[in-house]
Amino acid sequence: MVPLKRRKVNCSVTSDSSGDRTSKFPGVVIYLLERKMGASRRAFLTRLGRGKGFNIEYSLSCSITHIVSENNSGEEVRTWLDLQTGGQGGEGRTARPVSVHLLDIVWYTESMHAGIPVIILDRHRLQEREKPGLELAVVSVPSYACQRHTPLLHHNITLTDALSILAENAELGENEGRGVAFRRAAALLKSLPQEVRGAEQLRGLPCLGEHSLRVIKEVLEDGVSHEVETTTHSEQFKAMKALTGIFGVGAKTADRWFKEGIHTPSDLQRSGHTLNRAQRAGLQYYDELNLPVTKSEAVAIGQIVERAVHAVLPGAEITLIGGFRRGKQTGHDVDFLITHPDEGREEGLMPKVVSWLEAQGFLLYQKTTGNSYLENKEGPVRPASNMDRFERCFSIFRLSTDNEGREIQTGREIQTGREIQTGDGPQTYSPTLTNTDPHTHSDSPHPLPQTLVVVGDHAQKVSWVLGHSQCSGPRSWRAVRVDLVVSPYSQFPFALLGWTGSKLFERELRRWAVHEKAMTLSSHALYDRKRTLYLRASSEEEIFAHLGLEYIPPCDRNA
Ligand code: 8GT
Ligand code: MN
Repeated sequence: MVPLKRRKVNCSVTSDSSGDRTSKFPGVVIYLLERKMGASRRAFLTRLGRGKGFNIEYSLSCSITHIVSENNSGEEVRTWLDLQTGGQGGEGRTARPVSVHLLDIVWYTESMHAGIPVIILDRHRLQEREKPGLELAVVSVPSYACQRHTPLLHHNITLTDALSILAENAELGENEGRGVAFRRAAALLKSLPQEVRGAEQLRGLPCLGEHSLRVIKEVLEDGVSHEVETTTHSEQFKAMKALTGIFGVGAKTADRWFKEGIHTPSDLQRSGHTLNRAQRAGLQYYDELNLPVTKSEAVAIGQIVERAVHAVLPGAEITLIGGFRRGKQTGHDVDFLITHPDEGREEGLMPKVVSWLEAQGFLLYQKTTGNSYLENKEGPVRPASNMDRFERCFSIFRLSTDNEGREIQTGREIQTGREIQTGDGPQTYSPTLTNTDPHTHSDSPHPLPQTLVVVGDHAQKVSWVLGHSQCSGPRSWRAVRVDLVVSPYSQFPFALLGWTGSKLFERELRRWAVHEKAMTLSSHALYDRKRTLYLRASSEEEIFAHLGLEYIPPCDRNA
């Protein structure tokens, strides 16, 4: 509905000569614009509508809800309306509707055909003439996502949701190219400063392939895309999503199982398949690992990680990376980057951290890989890839969610503790840890970690979810996926940039580096192929500068 300037109007002077005030459809009061339609056609359409029980007024008044016109643009009708009512500050002759739909005759004829006022779709609304300058703004949208600001909240969620489902389906079908094409189209829409209401607004925009455009047009016109609907209802898509939702299961394995008739985690459990250690853990904690991890849970885990790291390497720095650094309030896991200002001190850190965490009962599962990165003087040997060679630990944490008695106090302490840095730059955090367990001494160097809890709705959610799984009754902890990465200090800015995401933003950065700058970017280094040298950096800002890009802060990397 178009909000129009509110004026003092006398709504009593609204009935028209027909005196027809009865309507089968209360709340719908139509005015047919005679301009360009002609008096006789207007009279005919009025009779037709009234015959079907519609309320059609002959005079403009504040009770009008729908203005229908033929062969007029939105701009023309607005100008006409202003002239009638003095809406732009002048003194009009007629009472003006407070808010009204400006519709094309198509809406009216479809409503006549249906016998009811049909739902208003974008194609029913009067089109605005393109204002000078609009196209200019449109063509100036840069084509690489790393050249644009992409905030978390944007204006085209319906369109990007549709494209994301098709991207996900392509990825599950191991069609990477197709997946990337849909992701690029979605990322472009996320970066636009306004809602797209008609396909003509997309003219000149980059990243929109034929297929994506077709889907966008369909959603704009019909509210849904047939292909998206079919995909979301398809048995294969549902099964592939459910199976790849098991930690340790990729698209290939899921597809093999699907072809054997396994569609759900329960089917898998019954199948008697031999699973590896990761998959067994994935199946065991399936429900919980598919619950979003909240920011406060991420902060609580950050405190545990910090205690573990400082216990074995004082002075080490821990940074929350991944989606939480981009400002997301929930994630599928929590990612941390660990480094130490004295290069070399971080070597072999991960096994020690893991031992500490295991000894304290924090780990339900872990797999650690060593650092295998070696800087080659002739430049990186492999093309830039998302996989890096840092010391890493993929794990499942056991996080307390108990919210009874003492834990309420603990939860408050966690919430008032220093927040993990999620803003710009390579900042680290060092929350003040408080010994909150009444069973341990406050001067203990490593107070028992089981007291670190999160107070929130997860305690309830977890017990609800567990009601559907093998566990009996609610319990006071949940499983959370956590990734730990250790980087040497000199590589830290590259690791930070590489692990902050989003995945598409990272991919676009590497594509930009190769195609536009003849450079190779990884989470370890930036190599200039023309000058045959590594470009050093002590901050993310410097890496953007080396790449000839405007600095994009983490909160705008949500491509
Ligand atoms: P989430 O909220 O669903 O967890 O979203 P996210 O935090 O953005 O995604 P993620 O899957 O947890 O990955 C975090 C970031 O790490 C992403 O930008 C991704 O590209 C990056 N990443 C991996 N694996 C690897 C890897 O092996 N090397 C590097 N450099 N980055 C990686 O996921
Ligand atoms: Mn993550």
